[in-house]
Amino acid sequence: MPATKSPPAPGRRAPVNLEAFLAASTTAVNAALDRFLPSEKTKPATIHRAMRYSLFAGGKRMRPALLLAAAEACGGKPAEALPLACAVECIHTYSLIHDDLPAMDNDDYRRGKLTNHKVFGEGIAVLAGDALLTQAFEIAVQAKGWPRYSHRAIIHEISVAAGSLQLIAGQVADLEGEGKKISAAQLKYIHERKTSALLGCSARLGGMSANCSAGQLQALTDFGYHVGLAFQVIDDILDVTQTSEKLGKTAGKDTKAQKATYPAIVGLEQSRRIAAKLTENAFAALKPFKGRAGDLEALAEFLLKRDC
Ligand code: GRG
Repeated sequence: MPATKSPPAPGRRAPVNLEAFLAASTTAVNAALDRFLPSEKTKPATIHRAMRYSLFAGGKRMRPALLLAAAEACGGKPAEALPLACAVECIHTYSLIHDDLPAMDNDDYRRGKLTNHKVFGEGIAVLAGDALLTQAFEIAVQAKGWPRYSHRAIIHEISVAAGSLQLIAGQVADLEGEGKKISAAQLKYIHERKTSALLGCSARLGGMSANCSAGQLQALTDFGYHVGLAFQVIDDILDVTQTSEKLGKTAGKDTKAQKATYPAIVGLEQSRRIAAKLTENAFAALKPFKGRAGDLEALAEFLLKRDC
């Protein structure tokens, strides 16, 4: 006879099956993105093919997963969070298409495939990025809106994270820092904006889609901030420790472009310690959920241990 499972003690997290959670969230997000986006045949077909090419190139869908896990932690319904999960993935994909352009990082591979401009040309790649950014807002307004979080609040949240004070500020500082000696504080400034802003926004939007309390939103803000910073430290580590095949993008680019990274400034071992500490801070931020944020916690651990 199998032993009867007793419920987890208060404050302890219930066992989670993160693999199943990620598989389900990726399937749901991919199906919803397919519904939200114009078909490949919709005129002008080139732009819709280009948008779909990068969107369905096999990204890890970590921002949607964070958003859906945050919604779940706040007792929300996945179907209500789904448009926002698709919106953040559109913004993320736009940022990757533009980041890969010759005028930016000039990369040939992304998500294991040729980059957008390599397939469609630079002009269409710029437009595919623009169109995905715009598409994100069209999708977000299809969310239902919640008593504490109106469409206005949702659109404000997304536009601030994607705007010139956050995502774009990070990219500007990153571009301007190339080849220069920059401090750890400046590097943190870049990471907060380039990476943590959209990951943090994803966690917050998940809570908002569950009409979360102010306390829950604050906890998700702290959690997303630390997970976002850890994500970029790990990304920098992987850039120097993994192969291009494993990463699906050109490895070693940061060193070649003389970019400031944590491994370059503090070394690999210290970078690993920093990523682990940031992840611990993310776990601590989840305390108010009293064990009901199991998938979020498991996700943070998964992101720390990822190898691609
Ligand atoms: C607006 C021109 C313009 C650029 C946008 C920040 C940014 C600015 C582009 C950056 C691309 C980049 C390297 C961002 C840092 C975040 C990061 C590590 C992205 C990769 O995210 P993953 O690993 O990618 O989740 P997949 O492909 O799995 O979705």
